Amino acid sequence: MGYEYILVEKKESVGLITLNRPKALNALCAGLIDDLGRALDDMEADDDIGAVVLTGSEKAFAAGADIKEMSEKDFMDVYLQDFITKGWERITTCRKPIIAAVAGYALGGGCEVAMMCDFIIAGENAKFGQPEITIGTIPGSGGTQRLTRFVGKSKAMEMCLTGRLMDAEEAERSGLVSRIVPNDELLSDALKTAQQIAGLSRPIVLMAKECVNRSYETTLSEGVRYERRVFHSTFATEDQKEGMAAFAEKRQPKWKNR
Ligand code: CO8
Repeated sequence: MGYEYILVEKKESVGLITLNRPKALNALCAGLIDDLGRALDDMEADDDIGAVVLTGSEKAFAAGADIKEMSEKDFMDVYLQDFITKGWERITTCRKPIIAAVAGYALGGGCEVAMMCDFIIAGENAKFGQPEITIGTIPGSGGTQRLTRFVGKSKAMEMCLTGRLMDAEEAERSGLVSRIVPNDELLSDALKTAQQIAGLSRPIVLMAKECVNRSYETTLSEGVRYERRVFHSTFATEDQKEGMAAFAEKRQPKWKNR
């Protein structure tokens, strides 16, 4: 089955998903979320893909959930459908690393989707925000939780209570994005970074991702214990042997992904 609202490509060992609903600034309608989930399923199952880049257009990564689609829903509609969280959470269950390459607006659900990815690289015109309060609702897919963990209570509270947007400079200063690049280099930079990750040992990359994510779910001592167990388990892999042997022999490792 094809896709209506996204473009899907394979660039070497990287899966590239481009949100493609330009007339609505990539507003996240149900069909788009469905497309995104299916693309991630396919990329997860594709052994040739080691990392994913999710991007939008230069004007908008995504301007939020589709307000026109949502506006007529009542409580029972959204409650019984578990609107819209069920589909979006597919991003958070993807085991392969996902980089969000964000230019332009990442608002509401768009900001939430970017924050569900493993890290965000921002174009210099990127703008982040949770403006739901200005249309009579609140973030519904982790915005109040993830934004607070990224930027701290004071900034998150101000943004959620007033709808104030954060530009790329402030987002980098606050830890929301890993770095800023010129807009015309955003995609190539994100693809290069993803390719670098895809060129490493697949199981070790998955383990590292699992451990960093664990830090959001548990206490420091439990997290450190978890990390140690996973660290020990890297010694059961062929790639740990290969990586360390290659270092000692001053050559590039040949990963077996085992
Ligand atoms: N939903 C639907 N359509 C949108 C959306 C949106 N979120 N954003 C933009 N559009 C449409 C506009 O209606 C317009 O369409 P048309 O040409 O048919 O009138 C087109 O995109 C272009 O938009 P603008 O003309 O407004 O473009 P501007 O450059 O003037 O403004 C803005 C850009 C500032 C981004 C502006 O479009 C805007 O404010 N958009 C809405 C931002 C917003 O409030 N986002 C939050 C949405 S709510 C949300 O995400 C809740 C998440 C909860 C998750 C629930 C899960 C359980």
